[in-house]
Amino acid sequence: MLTPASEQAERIATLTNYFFVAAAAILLVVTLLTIIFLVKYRAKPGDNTLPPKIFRSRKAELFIVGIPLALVSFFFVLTLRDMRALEPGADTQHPDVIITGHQWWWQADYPGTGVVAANEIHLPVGRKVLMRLRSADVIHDWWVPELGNKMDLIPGRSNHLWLTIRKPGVYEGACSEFCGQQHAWMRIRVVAQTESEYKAWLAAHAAPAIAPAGELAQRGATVFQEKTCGNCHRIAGTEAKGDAGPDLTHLSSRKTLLAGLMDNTAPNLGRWLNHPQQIKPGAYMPDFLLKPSEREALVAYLVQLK
Ligand code: HEC
Ligand SMILES: [Cu+2]
Repeated sequence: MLTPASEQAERIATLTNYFFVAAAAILLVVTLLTIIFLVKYRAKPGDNTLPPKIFRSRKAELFIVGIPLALVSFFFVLTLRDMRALEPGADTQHPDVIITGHQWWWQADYPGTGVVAANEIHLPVGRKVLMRLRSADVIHDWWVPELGNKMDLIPGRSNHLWLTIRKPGVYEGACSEFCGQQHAWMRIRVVAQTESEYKAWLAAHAAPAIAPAGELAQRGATVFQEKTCGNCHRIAGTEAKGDAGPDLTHLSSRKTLLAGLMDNTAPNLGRWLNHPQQIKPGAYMPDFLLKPSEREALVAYLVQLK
């Protein structure tokens, strides 16, 4: 949060720094005054008179009420100013990306391009990007600390977030609203790219899945159909059109599986297909009790989906 990488996160970090400075100054003044009073007004040997009582000191009251009031007002105005700057405003008709929270993964649709991605969200740097956030089930919360504020994903309504990312890189985040058993494995990877890299990524991902090459992969495509995987998963260019699970059209281009749970490798894919409930207990994918030969064919098919 304190190493901001977007215009919005910079505002939040600056405001946080102001708060730190003010809080540190108050701590210092109070500590100093306490020490000074302790030394100056301590009981002196032989002096048994009580100190005088002072009633209604206008000066002290003004001081005690005035300074905190001034500080609170100052931060109130600054906070309102930044909240306004972060607010997308009325013009939210044309989001660059629509994020849908699912138990327990993220779907990313890029309107007008036909691109659907999951868990690894590619965004361009250097310009204002509008994100629409919604939920397919329960309340989730988007938070990538280096990129700015949190935003809830609430069933039945759309929320919006502006992002102006400063420099290319990978920014990690996580779901920040407890959403069930695998809430901890609902990580976010934002891949921020230059405009030309981003355009190239969009173009590559708008293409349908490449046809399986080789006998094993072809068998895998058949198993995929037979086992009704396509009821929940989409593979563009095939019969598979489901959206209850992540889009698999370009699965192999992702670095991780299952919203950050493990690296995207062939052995890990095999482990997941073997017993999904042992890898991510509670995840909404049933155990298909696959035969080793079926699993092998499926993995051969899936790793080709670049
Ligand atoms: C009832 C719906 C459903 C069916 C049927 C289903 N899946 Fe899934 N699948 C899911 C869900 C939901 C996830 C995401 C789990 C998570 O991350 O919490 C998933 C995740 C995956 C992933 C990891 C994707 C990623 O990007 O992390 C792969 C690969 C996968 N499924 C393959 C298959 C195959 C192969 C079949 C058929 C044998 C299949 N699925 C059948 C719902 C389903
Ligand atoms: Cu969540």
